[in-house]
Amino acid sequence: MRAAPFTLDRFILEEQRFSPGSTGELSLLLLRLGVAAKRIAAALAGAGLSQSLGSAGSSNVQGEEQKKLDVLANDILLETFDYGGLVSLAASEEMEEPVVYGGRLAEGRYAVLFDPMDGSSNIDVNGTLGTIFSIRRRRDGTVADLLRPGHEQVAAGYFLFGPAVLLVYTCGDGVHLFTLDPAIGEFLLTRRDVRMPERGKDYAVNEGRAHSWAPGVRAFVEHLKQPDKVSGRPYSTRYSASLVADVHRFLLEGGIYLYPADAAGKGAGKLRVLYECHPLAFVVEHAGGKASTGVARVLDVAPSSLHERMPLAIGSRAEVELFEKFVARG
Ligand code: FDP
Repeated sequence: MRAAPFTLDRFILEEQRFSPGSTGELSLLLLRLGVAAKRIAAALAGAGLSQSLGSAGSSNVQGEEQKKLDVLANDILLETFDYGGLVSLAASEEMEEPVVYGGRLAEGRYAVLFDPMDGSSNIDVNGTLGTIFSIRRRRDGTVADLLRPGHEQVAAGYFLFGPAVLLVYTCGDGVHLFTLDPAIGEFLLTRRDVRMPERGKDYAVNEGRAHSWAPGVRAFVEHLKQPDKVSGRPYSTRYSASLVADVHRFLLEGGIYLYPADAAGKGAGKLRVLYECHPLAFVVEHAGGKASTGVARVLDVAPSSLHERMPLAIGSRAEVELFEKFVARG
């Protein structure tokens, strides 16, 4: 008899057997996310043909232009959690307020946060995109449930829409990578327990914004560019305009992604704590990497509002620690 393919549902069912007391609800939620990702992938693949590229003519709560596909992916994810009673709250970068399922403080055991379409500027040019998700336990069913440190996440991960559709997630016990097999419409396990290299040779940052960085950040990036055979410099730049794509590269090959604070301004950076930084930090830390604001561990930060931003340095431990040293020196 041939071995059955290692599908996402098989993996989740088998893992669940090792979690005493598990109700299976988190497993169902992860499977539902897989279905949502297949729908988003189908929408992306057909977008150029179905006139779904371009602007939706609206902006999100941060005043950023929304693309039609930002809105569509957000709707798909909201529909996904709208039944089954698994989720009580869903919050997203695209919505000012969270959706409360059930029309009241519902009883679903989980709250889900997501960035439905990360790297939106890549939509219209057929570039790589992602969907990032974070799953938290419901506490009292209010927004306060969400304004908590990242280390309290129950699970987090992302879908990467590139030449293949990938799922990378962790429930806190290893980071696992699945690839969508389009022939059978299933995510198949491709790497169990992914470990991030201790150091890399690439970095990703939007250097067009270097004028606004603090001196320590500028010095760090300059350092990476200075040749030094012993420490493997100069590093190469790898910036795709999609956080998920860059973090995924570094998860597999090592390196560092930076979106620093704007020194002239509020010191907040661009990326959202709850929809981007916390979930990716959870994945990266569980793979042996590190995520820092420059002065603090990302997963220890509790935001004071839903759409708060933070500076982010994420990737291999060696590079992130070196970045922190440069920031401390100023
Ligand atoms: P986008 O706004 O296009 O969704 O999530 C924010 C993000 O993309 C990241 O994916 C990406 O790395 C970064 O912002 C790109 O920002 P810049 O255009 O400022 O480089």
